[in-house]
Amino acid sequence: MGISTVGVIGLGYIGLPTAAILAAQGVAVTGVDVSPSTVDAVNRGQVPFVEPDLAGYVSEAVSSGKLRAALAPVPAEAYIVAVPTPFIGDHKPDLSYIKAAAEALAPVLRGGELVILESTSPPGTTRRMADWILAARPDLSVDGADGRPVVYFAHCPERVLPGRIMVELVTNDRIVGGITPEAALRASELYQVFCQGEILQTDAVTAETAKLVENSFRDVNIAFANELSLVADRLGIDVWELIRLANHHPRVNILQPGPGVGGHCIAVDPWFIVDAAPDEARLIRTAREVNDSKPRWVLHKVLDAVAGIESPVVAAYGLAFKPNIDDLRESPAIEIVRDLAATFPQATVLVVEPHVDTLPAELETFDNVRLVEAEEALEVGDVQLLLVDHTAFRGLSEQLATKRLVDTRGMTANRPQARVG
Ligand code: SAJ
Repeated sequence: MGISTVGVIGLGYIGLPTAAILAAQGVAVTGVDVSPSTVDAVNRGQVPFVEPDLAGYVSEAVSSGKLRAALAPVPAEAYIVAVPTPFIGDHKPDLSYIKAAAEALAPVLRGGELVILESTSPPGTTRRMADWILAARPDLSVDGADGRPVVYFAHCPERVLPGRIMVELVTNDRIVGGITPEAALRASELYQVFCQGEILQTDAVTAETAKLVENSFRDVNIAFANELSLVADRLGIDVWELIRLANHHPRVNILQPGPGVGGHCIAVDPWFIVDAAPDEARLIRTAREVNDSKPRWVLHKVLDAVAGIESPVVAAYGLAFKPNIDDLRESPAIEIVRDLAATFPQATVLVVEPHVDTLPAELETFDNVRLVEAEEALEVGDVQLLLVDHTAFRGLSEQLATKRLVDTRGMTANRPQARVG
């Protein structure tokens, strides 16, 4: 059949790359976003955030006329919904962005379209999205009941790694879960347009849960590494050496401890499983708690290191949630700097972050936090605090190792091959 027009709702970290890659394959794509500045930027061929290779794809797609952005959906053969699904309150999923997308989409549907939810979602969300649309459009159906035209609903979770999105969009395998088998089939045909990986068909709830399980798997494994860093500290041994040695076992593959788990995925998605099965998901909940408590442990390490210095200067390296990106969302590094500045007002925190030009809003309000170059931080810091192992910091390892140092990433240790990313 071949789909030639697609609407992508939500032009963020997933929607915009997906829109651009579809356009590169000759599909006419309308990208929809509620933010006028995002719509204007995309229509000028610009990208509102940093992701390797994305800028080239977007400017090419816009100048070829295959990609345009708009504030509201227009008729198309298929839609991909890629809006945020954060949690609110006591880790309850917030589906309001999906509901808003469904309500925006409902009036433009004619029947026969494919509607794919890509947003990471709690089990059952694709069905709820369909129900929201059908509530507004009772003349349509998911299966042709009573002769009403069908809209095909499916879930296809994104699994790309920030920093490698344009590569992984093409090479990763995809799971496609339909509300009906026909919906899964049609959705898999759309992904074949640009995806070279295997496309695996299932039902919508299994697809939704698979995505959550993948990120929980990583969270649980990082929690194990983070817990080991506390155990090793208690035992007075080097956790990096410990893990390097244990990983020589043919069936052991321990991840790396860090200052905590950041980003908008791994620190969020496991809660959706906990919310859906609170009595059963005990390990998953504990892993979240272990990882969420790591920044506080690091803070105490820094406070120990500055003990006895009246007005200490702490040089903090890195704010991003992981190496070599400018993404600061849910970053444990920011939490640590903020809590240090707040709990110890006599301390000065000099932040080195080559990937940003200004401090984020949550740090700007502190008089005792400044963004500086590495040279200044190295020279005047009483304590050096390594929070992110950006490649740009590798050259500092030797100098850092000679100073009073809290190295949360083991960059200065004789560390194993990093398995991050
Ligand atoms: N981290 C560690 N130690 C490690 C590995 C990671 O402390 O050994 C930390 C990182 O520093 C970071 C956090 O974990 O703060 C998450 O980083 P990440 O590289 O593990 O993952 P994300 O959040 O960038 O992307 C994940 C990926 N999921 C999996 O690897 C299972 C990606 O494939 C998903 O598409 C993405 O979540 C998403 O959008 O859900």
